Amino acid sequence: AQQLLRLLLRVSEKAANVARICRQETPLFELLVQEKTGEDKNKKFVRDFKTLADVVIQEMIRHDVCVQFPELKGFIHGEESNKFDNGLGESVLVTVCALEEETATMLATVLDGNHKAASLLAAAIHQDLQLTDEMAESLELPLHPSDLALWIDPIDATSQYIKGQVEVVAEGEICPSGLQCALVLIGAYLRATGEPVIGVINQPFAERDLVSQSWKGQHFWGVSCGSINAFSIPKPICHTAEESLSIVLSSSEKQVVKDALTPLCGGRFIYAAGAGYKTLCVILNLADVYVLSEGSTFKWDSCASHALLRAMGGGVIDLKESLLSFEKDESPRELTYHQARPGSQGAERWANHGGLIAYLDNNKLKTVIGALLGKL
Ligand code: 2IP
Ligand code: CA
Ligand code: CA
Repeated sequence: AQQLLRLLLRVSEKAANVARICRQETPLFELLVQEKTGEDKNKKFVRDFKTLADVVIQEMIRHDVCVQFPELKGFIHGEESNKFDNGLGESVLVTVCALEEETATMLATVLDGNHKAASLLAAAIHQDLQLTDEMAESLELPLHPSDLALWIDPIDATSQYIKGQVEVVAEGEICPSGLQCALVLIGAYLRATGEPVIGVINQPFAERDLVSQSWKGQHFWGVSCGSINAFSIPKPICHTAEESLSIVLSSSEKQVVKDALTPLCGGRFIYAAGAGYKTLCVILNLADVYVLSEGSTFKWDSCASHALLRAMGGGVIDLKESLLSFEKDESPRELTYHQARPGSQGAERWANHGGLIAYLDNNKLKTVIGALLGKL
């Protein structure tokens, strides 16, 4: 399975390349933006966006993983469906073909005959990219691909990706919005138990070169299975003396939740876009916890970062369930990834319905749950 980790790192980097290319060509980008309709719609947004970049990236990951690990076929899930409607009112199934030329031809039909854009994209999709990560390469993992399944969010924080604002913040500071919040998320979980075991997060727009105006990305990974816990992040320093918590929230978080958490942080909440990005802030120790009371995230939003947090000694818990178990003196309930919610349709089947808390430090998690008890 170390081969799988290396492959996931490689495809995440290819995905980041595709995301960057799609933004570089403005006319291409405008052409790509579509609105979501029907069951796949994320209820959170009045207008949600579906970009060709999303669909293409997900299909590329699916394709590349299946070529090397046929046993994962049928077990690679993601946010997007591969049906894409082009500007001519035609519906095209986006598939990554064996040959670059074939993929370019397929993409040209999606792109209203824009061959230049199609071959650019196809080249990025079929790029033979090498990525060296010594630690990931030397890791021995007691995992078999045939026991695993994947959740992919090809681009998280799509609205930030589409707006494309560039926020200037100092290194090590949280970016409340902008391109930096857009992430590629790939998580692997155990088919049998739904436990997240491998997480790869790629941030395509991490840093901008002021001279060339081009973007550089960065990636993070973590593995947690049995006694093996490994991750690519420098171990965070725990500030045990600090009495105030730093809490990152969605800008749409409910007032009751903020009122309940105010005593923990003096009301100094941090707001940032993107479910993945907020969790990354916890991973990077830029925030202690990410609290979300609504069921507005999905399995593909949390799986990758959940695996990373577990590897680091933290996790992501189901907020509603954990409040119930807290009352019964039981330990908080970690999210799982293998079971659809019965009675729900479309994307809602895979929603993290009870809300969530992402954390690194167990004591801080308990403090937060304690503060929310009886308040929701
Ligand atoms: C979204 C995205 C949003 C987030 C929402 C996710 O995923 O991460 O930013 O809302 O929960 O489902 P918020 O920023 O308020 O936390 P996507 O962009 O992939 O639809
Ligand atoms: Ca998402
Ligand atoms: Ca997405």
